[in-house]
Amino acid sequence: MGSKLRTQLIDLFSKAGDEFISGQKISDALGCSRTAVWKHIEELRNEGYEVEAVRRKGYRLVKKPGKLSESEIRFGLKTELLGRQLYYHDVLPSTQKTAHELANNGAPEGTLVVADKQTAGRGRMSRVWHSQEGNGIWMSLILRPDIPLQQTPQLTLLSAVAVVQAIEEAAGVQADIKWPNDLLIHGKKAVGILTEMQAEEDRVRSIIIGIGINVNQQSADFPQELQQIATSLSQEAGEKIDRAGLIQQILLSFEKRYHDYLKHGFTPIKLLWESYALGIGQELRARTLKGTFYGKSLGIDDEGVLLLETKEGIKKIYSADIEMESF
Ligand code: BT5
Repeated sequence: MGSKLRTQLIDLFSKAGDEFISGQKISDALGCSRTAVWKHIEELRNEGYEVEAVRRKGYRLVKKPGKLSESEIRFGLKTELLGRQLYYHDVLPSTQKTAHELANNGAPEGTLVVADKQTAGRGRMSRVWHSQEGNGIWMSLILRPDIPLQQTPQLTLLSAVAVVQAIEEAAGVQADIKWPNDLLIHGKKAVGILTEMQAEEDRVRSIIIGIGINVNQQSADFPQELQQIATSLSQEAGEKIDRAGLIQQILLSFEKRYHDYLKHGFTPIKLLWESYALGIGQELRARTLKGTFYGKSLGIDDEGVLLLETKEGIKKIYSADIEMESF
């Protein structure tokens, strides 16, 4: 089925809720024959949707599939911009890489790339991001804000806030933010965020935000070296979490925060970020490419840069791995 027709069909079912929609109404809305409608519905059924068909009443969606799929993510998505252009793949080397290519080819703001499995998922500085199939959310979002380069760290912090809020809403779990890009639950990493950009002179052309979330993994699903440091939302919530529902919630919460940001600037985001952040006012160690610095965290400045009060004075930390006694 053409992806436009599929999207329209899912939107129709989504709006109808529990109500039946007649075959005639669907064929009018989609501009195709009744036979074609029946064929499209068969395709949705093959994807795991349960569609009830009753003579003279029409069709009704009874159940969405549990598997992650493009339709599953689209069904009931409430955003206006984010995720409206959606690329779903069962397997990709890295959603980040695909999103860069799409951005280079002019993909619009809000374009989202999602994969069920990544074979070359990556973290910062070419580290490996473990991205097994069937139980995580691995996705990259393309934004095109009109901001100067030095403000891009703000979007990493915005992403962290949006994801914390969505996780709380969709899974009932409270995560903490560890500057700049980790979300921890009870001290273990459940989410990693990677912000990369494409720039032209001193302006941003696009920002690609990669979000990796451990959703339904059990401890044994992680490789040995991660078992002590990683966790998943379901381990913390004690139940399985619906991945498509969580993606939708993240996009919605992200869209709200992004809208606030474009309208009111970084201050509202900064306040939220500080309320979820770990370690402000505490001693920490920041490992950067230029060396390791010790000091007290004074929180972030108006550009989203970490301020460390060291013996030599206040040091601005742009990029680092942070270690703290209390983690
Ligand atoms: C990050 O890097 O935390 C950013 C991770 C971003 C992943 C997303 S998934 C979608 C998109 N596509 C990609 O290819 N990437 C993005 P960093 O702060 O450098 O942390 C990396 C470190 O986290 C690794 O060296 C491991 O120690 C640990 N790690 C790897 N996989 C993990 C996992 N699944 N859960 C928890 N920790 C993990």
